[in-house]
Amino acid sequence: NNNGYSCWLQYDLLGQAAREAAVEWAQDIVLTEAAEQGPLKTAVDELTAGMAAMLGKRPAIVPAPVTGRRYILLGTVGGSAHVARLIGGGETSAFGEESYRIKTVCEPDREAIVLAGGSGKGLLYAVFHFLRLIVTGADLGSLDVTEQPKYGLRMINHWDNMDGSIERGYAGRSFLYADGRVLSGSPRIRDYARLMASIGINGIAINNVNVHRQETMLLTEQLLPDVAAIADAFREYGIRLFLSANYASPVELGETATADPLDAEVAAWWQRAAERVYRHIPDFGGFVVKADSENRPGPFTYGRDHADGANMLAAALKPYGGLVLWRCFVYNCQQDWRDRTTDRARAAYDHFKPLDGRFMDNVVLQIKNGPMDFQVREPVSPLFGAMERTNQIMEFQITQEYTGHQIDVCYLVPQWKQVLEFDTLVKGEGSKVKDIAAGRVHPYSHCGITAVTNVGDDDNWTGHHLAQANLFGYGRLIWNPELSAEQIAAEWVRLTFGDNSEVASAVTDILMESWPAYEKYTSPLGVGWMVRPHLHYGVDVDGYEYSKWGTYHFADRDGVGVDRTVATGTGYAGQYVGANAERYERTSSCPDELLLFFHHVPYTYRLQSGKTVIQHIYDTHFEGVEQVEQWIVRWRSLEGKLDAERFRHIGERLARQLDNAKEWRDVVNTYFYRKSGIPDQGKRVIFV
Ligand code: GCW
Repeated sequence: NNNGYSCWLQYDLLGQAAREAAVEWAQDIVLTEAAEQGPLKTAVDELTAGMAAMLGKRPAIVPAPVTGRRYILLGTVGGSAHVARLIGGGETSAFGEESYRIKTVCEPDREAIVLAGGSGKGLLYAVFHFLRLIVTGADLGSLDVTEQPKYGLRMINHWDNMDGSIERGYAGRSFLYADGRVLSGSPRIRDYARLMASIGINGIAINNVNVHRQETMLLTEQLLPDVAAIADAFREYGIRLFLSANYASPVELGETATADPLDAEVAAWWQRAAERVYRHIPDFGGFVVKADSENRPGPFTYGRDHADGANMLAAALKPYGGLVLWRCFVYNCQQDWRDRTTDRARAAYDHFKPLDGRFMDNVVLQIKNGPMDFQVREPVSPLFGAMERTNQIMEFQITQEYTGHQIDVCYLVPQWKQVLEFDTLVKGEGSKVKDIAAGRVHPYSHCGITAVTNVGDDDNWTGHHLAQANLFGYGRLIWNPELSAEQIAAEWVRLTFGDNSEVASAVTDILMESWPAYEKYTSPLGVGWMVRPHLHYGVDVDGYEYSKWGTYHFADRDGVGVDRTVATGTGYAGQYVGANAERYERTSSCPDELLLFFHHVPYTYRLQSGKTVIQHIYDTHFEGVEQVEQWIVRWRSLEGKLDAERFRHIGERLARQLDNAKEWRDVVNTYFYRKSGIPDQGKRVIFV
């Protein structure tokens, strides 16, 4: 059974009715242009293979329609006059490369479904969309879909290392590397490119942002042929390859004495490196760079700033059209917990905002969605949109580092949606993150969304089967952020589990309830952390409380939370604009879910919900566990209604999630009871 491996591309899931409907149209595929290579060829192959899997019969590819028979017409608006004619010439002029149209044309003698792409790549996206429509039972007699992606850069970041390990990976080992080698010949890489293209991904950075010695070698003549082989597989699916680069590469490789960005020899070294990379990979996307962050080298070492550092690399890539995705995850990770003035949350804004206007136009600042680090709840990074003259890309985390390690279910699309819908007010009302990332608030020349992926060599790619929903959902959401989290979940469930409505509604409900549940049984009210140090799974309330990482909750006998106000705290709230800054500044207007991120309050402080903070902590921790218990009951009722393998696998993970949730509940409740001495009004069991 390979339903785990095929993910949402299980074309054999088709029900009888959908099969009969599709058969009507799919006997002939009319193709009027040459499709010998690249995404155009892939589109033709994917459509034929998909139809063959669905219908048990390979459709014929013919150069012209057979009179009196329905057909599927496939092509690009520029390459096929037939396509342009059937979908209406005038409409095609505005077609971007990645756009497409799917339309049923029902006229006597030419009943056809037209799949029209702005290019081969657009057509490939059209094919995946069309196949999805068939599986989800759309009426093929009246299709009319026009799509264009909202974001130019729709990226994935791998944190894979060449020894085969994956930093923060929870789905096995890397399928890109093993034992110091690049697995360039592996068929899995092609299957992966296919999965990613099917959800619209167009750029993938293939190595960890922590670039160590071995991975620095990816830029050398020795390993570039292997990297190029991966780029070749990606290219067929319309995906550009990016590499994470070690800022100190020339030093690491022993070729220069310094990595000072203003040193001519250093700049020349990078120019040669760029020339080399583009010789092997003509459509290379560019570098992702983690500099001066968590002990990685960067321009600070040489007394230079981040504009100096990024621009030096950007200059090397510019002649070839390459980008520098420069990460803003720069903060002091050697903090002293005794020092109450330093606030990690402030760091990205403080470092980068003053540099606005100094970056070259092929530099894109890569900013994590929150100011800390992918917690279950954080405010939106105030740096996003704060730089008018500097390109920005948003970074999400699909891999569940702080949200359950793909042992616990945690469907993250609702979280990402909240981030994208946040109105920054940087240019007045209507300056939402989703539009900033699209370059529609400030006229960025390069922008979009990226995310750290959750895949590995596990048979089902993501460890937990249900974690596939995060990968799928990420791609769908950044193609079109107007889709709802529930729509995306329901679509994924249908594509993945078929059309049994009881299974579908159970899985969709569990997904939709999962982020709120995880938030309930872990750290409360936006304060974050309380996780086991380094591992980041499981509870340890004070694990980071006296550490150098700058991640505190400051709980004492009277209260809890971090004062980040301008009036009495670190001033972080003042990094927001206008009404947002005011809303966060005051406890009375600060949203409950972020209260402890912005304020230190007594346990008896009354939330907008009407509950006291301490009672909220108790209640949510009991509720979170109860939620998982309910899922387990519901899951058991599905026995026999889905394949045994997934039934068992998900059941087992839910049991582990319950253990984790109980541990969190009991430790957190006991901790705060001991601190506050205030009993639970519900008189439930708290271990004292
Ligand atoms: O989330 C933290 C992780 C590190 C990671 C770092 C980063 C790749 O704990 O493992 O390093 O962020 O984003 O650079």
